[in-house]
Amino acid sequence: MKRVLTYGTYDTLHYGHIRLLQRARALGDYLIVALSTDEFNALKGKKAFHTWEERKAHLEALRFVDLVIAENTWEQKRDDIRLYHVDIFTMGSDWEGKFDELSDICEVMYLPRTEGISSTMIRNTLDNAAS
Ligand code: C2G
Repeated sequence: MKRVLTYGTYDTLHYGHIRLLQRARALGDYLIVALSTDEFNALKGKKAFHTWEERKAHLEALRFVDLVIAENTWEQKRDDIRLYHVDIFTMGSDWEGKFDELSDICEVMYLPRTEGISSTMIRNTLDNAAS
């Protein structure tokens, strides 16, 4: 049983997120997503449109997501990897290299980001349509 772990805000879930999660799951047999809380998003300088509970429900509706946990801090990754016996840590390529220090306790892999879609783009489009 190969266990995969990834992190993110996953606001306004879109096909870029879904493709990332599908490929992450395909790296192993079990996918854990650590979902950024609203408080942690504030640390990242982000304000999600959907609440943490809504974003969690969206992810849990995906067949290839097995568990959703909370991401509260930048520093929790090492503990999460140990606690959940993670074999592979993966992120989209916009994070390329940023988490290589975790490679002493698990495989670290970066997956190509899907171009042409983002939560920001969706939010801006919705805002413009509403104005
Ligand atoms: N992603 C992607 N293609 C997109 C948009 C996002 O592959 N068009 C990927 C990102 O690379 C990331 C994941 O989807 O791996 C989630 O993206 P965000 O919700 O924007 O997450 P982020 O703010 O990057 O949070 O501790 C790590 C952070 O919590 C990562």
